[in-house]
Amino acid sequence: MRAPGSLEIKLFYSPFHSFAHKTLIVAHEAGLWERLTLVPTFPFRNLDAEFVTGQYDMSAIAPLGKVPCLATEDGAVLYASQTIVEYLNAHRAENALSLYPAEGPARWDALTRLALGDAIFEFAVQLSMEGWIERELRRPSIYEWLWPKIIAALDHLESIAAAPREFDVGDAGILQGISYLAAKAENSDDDPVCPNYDWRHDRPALAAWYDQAMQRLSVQQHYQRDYEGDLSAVNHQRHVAEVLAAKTRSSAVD
Ligand SMILES: N[C@@H](CCC(=O)N[C@@H](CS)C(=O)NCC(=O)O)C(=O)O
Repeated sequence: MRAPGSLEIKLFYSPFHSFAHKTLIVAHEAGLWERLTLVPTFPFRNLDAEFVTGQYDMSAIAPLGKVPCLATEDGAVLYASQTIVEYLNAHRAENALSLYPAEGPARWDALTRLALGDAIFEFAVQLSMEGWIERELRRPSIYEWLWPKIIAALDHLESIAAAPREFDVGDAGILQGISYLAAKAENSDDDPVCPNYDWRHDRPALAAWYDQAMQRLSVQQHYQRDYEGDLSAVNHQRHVAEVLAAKTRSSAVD
C-alpha cells in the first residue's frame, strides 16, 4: 500500500467496519492513506477472567492502552484521536484540503463539533463496555479498569519529567490531572479516588517538575484561591439567559 521510500505511519486502531472511523476518514482526506500501516488492536481482549494484561497490550508505547494510537517512523507516539487527526491534517499531501478551518467562528464551530462527536463515541464505548463485561461474566469495577491506567500515565510522566522543555498546553493539562488526583487522594475530600495515595512516591523527577510548574504565576493566580463572587444558581441562570439572548440576536441577523 505504501509508496516506496515514504515514511511509515502505524495506526493502532479498532478494525471494526460497523462505524465510521474518524481517523481513517481524516487520513484519507489528508492524502495519507497510502502511508498508513494499519495495526488491528483489541484493547478489551486484554481483559481475561483474572484481569491480567493480554496479548494486545500496547502500554509500552501508549500508557493509557487505548486506541487509536499513531506511531511515526521517528519514534513519536501520539494518542487520543483529536491529537492524531490534527497531526494527519498538519502532514497532509500538497493537494489535500485542510479539514481545520483556518480561523474565526468556523474553526471554533468545527472543533466544538469534533468534541461533541468524540463524547458521543467515548460515552457509548463506556456504556457498551459495561454490558460486555457483564455478558462475559467478567466484572472489573470502573476502578479496577481505570486505576492501572492512571498509574501507567504517572509512570510515563516520571520517565519524561527530567527532559527540559518550555511550558506548553500539555503541561497545563498534566497540572490539572495531577492536582485533581492529589486532591481526591486526600481523606478530607468527600469523594476520594484512592485515599492516601501518594503519587509522588518513587516519582522524584515528576514531583520536582510539578513543584516547579506549580510556581508559575498563571497557576498561583488560581490554585487554591476561592472564587469571591456570586455562587448562586440565580446568577448562573442569568448568564445562561444572556447567552441564549445573544444566540437569538445573532440568528436574527443571519
Ligand atoms: N478520547 C479517546 C477515546 C478513545 C477510546 O475510548 N478508545 C476505546 C476504543 S475501544 C479504547 O481503546 N478503550 C480501551 C480501554 O479503555 O482500555 C480518543 O478520542 O481517542
